[in-house]
Order: sequence, then C-alpha cells, then structure tokens
Amino acid sequence: MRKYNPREIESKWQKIWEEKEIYKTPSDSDKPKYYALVEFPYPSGEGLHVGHAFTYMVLDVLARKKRLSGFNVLYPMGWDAFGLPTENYAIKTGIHPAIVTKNNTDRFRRQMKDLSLAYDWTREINTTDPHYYKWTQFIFLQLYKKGLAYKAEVPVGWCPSCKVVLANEEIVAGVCERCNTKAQKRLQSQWLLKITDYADRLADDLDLVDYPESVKLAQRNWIGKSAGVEINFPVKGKDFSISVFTTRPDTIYGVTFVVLAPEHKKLFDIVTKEQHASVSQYIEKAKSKSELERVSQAKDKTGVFTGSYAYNPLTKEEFPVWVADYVVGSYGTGAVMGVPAYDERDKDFVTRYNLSIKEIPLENIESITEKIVKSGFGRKQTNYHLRDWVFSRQHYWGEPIPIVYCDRCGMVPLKEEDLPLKLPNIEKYHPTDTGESPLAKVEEWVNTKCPICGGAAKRETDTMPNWAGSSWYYLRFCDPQNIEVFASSDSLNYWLPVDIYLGGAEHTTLHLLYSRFWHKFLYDQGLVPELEPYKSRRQHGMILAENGEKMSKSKGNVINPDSMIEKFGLDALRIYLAFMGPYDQTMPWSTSGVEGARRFLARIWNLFNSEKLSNTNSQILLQELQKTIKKVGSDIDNLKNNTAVAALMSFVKEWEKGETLSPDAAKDFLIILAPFAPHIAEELWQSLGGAFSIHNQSWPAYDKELIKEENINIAVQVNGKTRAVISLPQAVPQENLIQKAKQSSAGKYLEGKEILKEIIVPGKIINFVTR
Ligand code: ANZ
Ligand code: ZN
Repeated sequence: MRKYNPREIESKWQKIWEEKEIYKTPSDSDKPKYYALVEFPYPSGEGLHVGHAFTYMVLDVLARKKRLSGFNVLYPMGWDAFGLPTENYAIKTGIHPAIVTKNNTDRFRRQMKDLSLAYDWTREINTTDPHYYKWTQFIFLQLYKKGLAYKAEVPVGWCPSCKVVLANEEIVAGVCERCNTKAQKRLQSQWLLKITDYADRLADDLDLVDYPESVKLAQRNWIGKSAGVEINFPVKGKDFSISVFTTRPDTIYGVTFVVLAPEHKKLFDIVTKEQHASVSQYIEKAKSKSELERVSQAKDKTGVFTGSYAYNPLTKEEFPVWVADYVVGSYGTGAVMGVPAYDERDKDFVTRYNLSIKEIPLENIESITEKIVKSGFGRKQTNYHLRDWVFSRQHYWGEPIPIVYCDRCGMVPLKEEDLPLKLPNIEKYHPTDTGESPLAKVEEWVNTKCPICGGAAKRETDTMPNWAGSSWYYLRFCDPQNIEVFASSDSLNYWLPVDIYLGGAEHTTLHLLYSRFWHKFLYDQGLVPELEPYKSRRQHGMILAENGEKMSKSKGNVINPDSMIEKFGLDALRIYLAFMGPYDQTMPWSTSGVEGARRFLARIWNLFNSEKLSNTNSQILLQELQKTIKKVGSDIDNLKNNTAVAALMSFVKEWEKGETLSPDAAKDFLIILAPFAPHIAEELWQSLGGAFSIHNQSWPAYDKELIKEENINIAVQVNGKTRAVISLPQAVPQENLIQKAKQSSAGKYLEGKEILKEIIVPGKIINFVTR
C-alpha cells in the first residue's frame, strides 16, 4: 500500500491544474452566476501569514462548492498596491516603489498559489498598473465634472520637525510616526470628494443589503444623521444673533449659557476688550488639539467668557456667552445652547466654572419646535456628522490627479482620451519641506500644456489616497482586460452585485463606505446597473499566536503558511484553517491542530486503500453519507466550514468502525471533501478512475428518503383534553404542525369554534384554546 505523501501529491496536482486552467471563469455562460469577493490585500514586504490564509480559505471553500453546484463563479484576486509603506521602504532602501511593488506582489501571488486558492488568475488586477489607474482617474474626472470633486483649505496633520504633511495613518497617538514629534495642524488646500451629498442614500440603502447589524449600525453612526432645530439667540447690544443647533429644543427653558467653538466666525465680533487677551490665548491652545481629543475630553472641559451676553428669544432671559473647545467648529452651527440640567457635557462645564443650573420640566418637543419656528427665531434643520472625504495626498506613490492649472483658463481637467496620466519615473520620493508632493520637483512633468488653450500650464502634483483604487476594483474584475471602458455593461449586468464580500472590521467606515459612495455615483451616471455593489458582507476574525498575543513581526511570533505546508502538507493546513473555528471569531493558532488535520487525512487515505472500500454498500453507512452530504453542503453555504469539517470527521469515524462503502459512494464523499482538501481528493478520485478533474464534477445530490428523520408522536389537545396523537418528523415547521393537527381526528372538536390560540410544547403537545 502506498503511504500518504502529501507534498508529492500536492505539487503534482498544482502543476496540472495550473496548466489546464481549471479555475478560469468564462465571461459568458448559461449557468447562474455567483460573485465571491474577498478584500484584495496590500502587498506588504512581510508576505502572507496564516491570518491571511485563514481569511482566504473561508471563501475558497465556498467558491469551490458553488462551482460544483453548477454556478459560474467569479472568484478573483488582485493587489491594492499604492500606499505609504511602499514609498517609505523605497526612501529607506533606494529601491524604486514600482520594483518593491513587483517583488511583493510576486511573493504574494506565489504564496497564494502555494495555498491552492482557486482564483481565476487571468483576471488579476493591480491598482498601480496604468491600464488600471487610467479608470481610477476617469472616475475622478466624472466626479469633478459633476461638482463632486473640489478644492478647499482644510486642516491637515503636519510634522514641524520632518516638515511634511502627515496623513492620519502617519500620526500615531498624536505624534509623527517617523520622528515622534508632536503633530500639528495647519491649513492646506486639498482635494475633497463630496460624499456628504450621498449621506442620506448611504444610510437609507443599508436596508437593501445583507450586512451584519453591527456594520450597518457603525455606518449609520458614522454618517450620523441628526434632526433638530437651529435657534437664534440675539446678542445683547449687537444687531446679530448666535445660531445654535440643538436636537433638544424641549430643554430650551433650561438654558443658562451659550457656547461658541474657538473657530466660530463671529467670535471676535462679540469678545469684549477686557476679555480679548484671555480668549486669544485660549484659542491658540485649542489649535493643537485634534477634534477627537476635544470631543472626548472627560471632566476637564475648559473655556473662557467672551464678555458678551445673549438672550432667549422666547423669554428675553439673558445668558453669558462663552467659548469652549468641547464645541467643534465644523458641526452644526459651531455653537451650542448650554443646558446643564439635561446635558452631561454642559453640566461638567458649569461645575467647573460655577455657572448656574436651571431645573425645569421638559416641553413637548413638537409643540415647542412649532413655537420656536413660528416666533421667527428658528428653523428645522438636519445635520450629518459625515464630512467630505479629503482626497489628496502629498506623496509620490499614488495615482496622479488628472488636472492642470492654466494662467488663462484656470483649473482644467485632462481630456479622457489623454488618460492614463502616468506617474513619472523619478529617483527621489522624499517629501518636500514646503508640504508639496515630491512630484512638484519634477519640472519636466509639472510643466505642461493646457488642454483648452494650448498655453503653458502646470500639473496638479497631489496624488490620490490609497482608498481610490479600492473604491471600484470589484467592477474591474468583471472585465479586467477591457481597453474601451472600465468594464462592459454586459459584464456588469451579468456579474453584479457581488454576492458575498468578505473583509475586515477596520474597513467598515472607510473602504466599505467609500466604495458604496463611488458605486452610487456611477449608478447615477448610468455606468453601473445596481444601486448597491455588495449584496452581502461578512467580516472575518483574526488569528492570534499560540499564547493568545497578536501576531506581529516585532514580537517574532508570526506563523508563516510556507513552513506549515512544508511540515504537514497543504491539505492538512487547509483542513485545519477551515476547522479551527467560526470564520468571524478571533482565535489562537495551534500547530498541533495542523498535525491533527494531517492524521485525519492519513486516515482517509488508509480507508481508500483498505477492504473497507468494497463492492457492497453498508446501508447504515450509506445513510450516514447522505446526511453528511446534506450537512456539509448547507454548512458551506452558511460559511460554517468548521462544522462541515466536523461532519466529515464523524463520517470517517463511522466508516472506520468496519462498515464498507462502494467506490461510487466513496466518490461522492471525495467530492464533498474536495473544497477543503483538493489534492488528496483529486488523487483518490483518479485512483477510482474518476474523470479529470474532481473539481469540475457536480455536488452530489443526497437521497431524501434515506435521511428521513425518525418521527415523533405529538398529542393534539383541544382545551387541554387530548383528542388525537399524530406522528411527524422532528424538524417540522410550526405552520405544518398546526395544519396537520387540524387535519387529524381532533379536527372535529374544532368545528364551528373560534381558535383563540395554539399552545405548543415542542416535541410533545399542541393545545388549541377555543371559544
Ligand atoms: C441642547 C441640548 C440639551 C443638547 C440636551 C443635547 C442634550 P447630535 O445628536 O450629534 O446632532 N451640539 C450641537 N452642535 C455641536 C457642536 N458643534 N459641537 C459639540 N456639540 C454640539 O448632537 C446634537 C447636540 O449636540 C445638540 O443638542 C447640542 O447640544 C450639541 F439635554 O442642545 B444639544
Ligand atoms: Zn488654458
């Protein structure tokens, strides 16, 4: 008997499958489609670790099962390859980012192929490829033309020591990631995308999709739709008012002060001479705090009196006006009415400064709103916490923004036929000390001609953020080689929406929201067919080191799939990854678990090489197999790969007890094993004379008759008296149970009576209460 030698089998089949392109997805097919998408990775220098492998296995099993079940499955992979780490690495080593990217993607691809992930590699995409980013730039131009891409002065992170603009991800705990200097803020002109125009639809259309409730909630909170009232508090001795935004107009009679944000435009119009110095000093200090620090400060809320007073327009009662940085300038009107009796923040504030608290009963919210609006001092207003998306970066390794500045014509977009605007190949990507992008120094590139008048013009030198390329990549997978359009409408009509999208929780309010925004915009332009890109979304857990710590390079506890494959074989690794637990859990790694998976596969190997594979089927085992087919199939469909593997294991245990299985039945077993352990399944399949390849077969149908569950007896009662006993399968749905009970001989006791309710004791009794 041949011994189970996984590495030999595995490399043999990997080669054959790749040659025969068995995972290639035809673009036209009569089969129903299924689009399974997992977030494409940023190809870091560290390569894949087992956490990636765990995630990829979740959909790999599903995609394989869907193929076997007769779907035309789109299951693609690519690289989200622009971004800072690559640029920083290039600065450190002097190796060009394009070369770093190539090396890293080559390594990732090799590792994924080593895991036998069933991607259609002919559809591979790379966001740094000009053939790809041509369309990222194209979409930007459409946004620009519709007024949804605009420039404005916004606060950006700034490192005074490195003299560079810091992206949010470069500010770690308030300091510059590189030199640990405290990050500052400064105003700089940036590109923004008007995602706020889509706030309502982004929130409302969550009703159309199947996402985890936690994800929907997080997106809704992030969008932060808030209905309230703007109320004008006239300033004493001035001819203007301070307008505040409140969601609690019912507390208006409890107001004891008004507070402005340090950025409020009218602040210095009301600050008195006496208070001028202390207010100026205060707002200087506030400048160094981030918005998050400001709104999350606990009890220590600070502020300064402006010297002025405002009054309640309904009662003419007067209050002091303060400035305090717990009010943010960019939300609502940048001013708040202080109601310490009802608002915790206001209460902290008055406690600190000894201001008064007024206890009052609440008004009816509708009638007081009415009253305020009628008085002429207020109006209803809906605000959103969502901000426009800051879309430019002062870095090299990103998509150039296709805009030029002409002295005569102003800001001019490139013509679509001139795309892609390629990133010039340069040697120095160091940020400039002026805060401009490194591209600003590349004169041959910056100086260009105006697309309108042909006169001298300068290119925009900012690049796009790394969120750009990932905002539409699922569209490109539908038709990755198209040079006329980003994807043909036929291909989009066929493949969209993505049926399942698996990714990480960290993308909930960034990538996932950004891509929904782009999609809706493209939908409005008639460029994509569906309102939502992803029909369902699932979020995966994380793999920790054996001791429960996070895996990280610095801790030196990263487990690499390559070493596991080397030691135990790929099928064993795959079985372990599928078996280790529910896909959405965070769990510690266990190398002995992989060893156990290897032993399990060796047991299967031995069964197929023993007299337990014979020409007769044991009836019991055949019945067991039908149940296993059913369970494994429905578990995979529900992403419960761990319990599917458990079912395979318990079947193997039954088989080992001495019963026999015929080759035909054994082949069915191999097909349901194939999504998890594709190599051993193919090898044993071939040894039974199966046609190439097992991965192109059909998922076996199970014999419903054989898995009929045993029936149970249920007493049918009418008003507590047993009138009949019926026999039904255990898992019968409630409606069927009620129907069957009425049709039984107890039915005549119900004639002409009104049934008030049915009381069901599961598995035992159904009692009709009648009148
Ligand atoms: C009086 C009041 C009484 C408030 C009360 C709340 C509770 P959301 O739901 O987030 O819209 N607010 C308004 N603008 C603000 C700003 N720029 N910075 C900080 N806080 C601001 O919250 C709206 C509430 O947050 C508003 O309603 C206002 O305080 C405060 F018992 O007005 B409220
Ligand atoms: Zn011009």
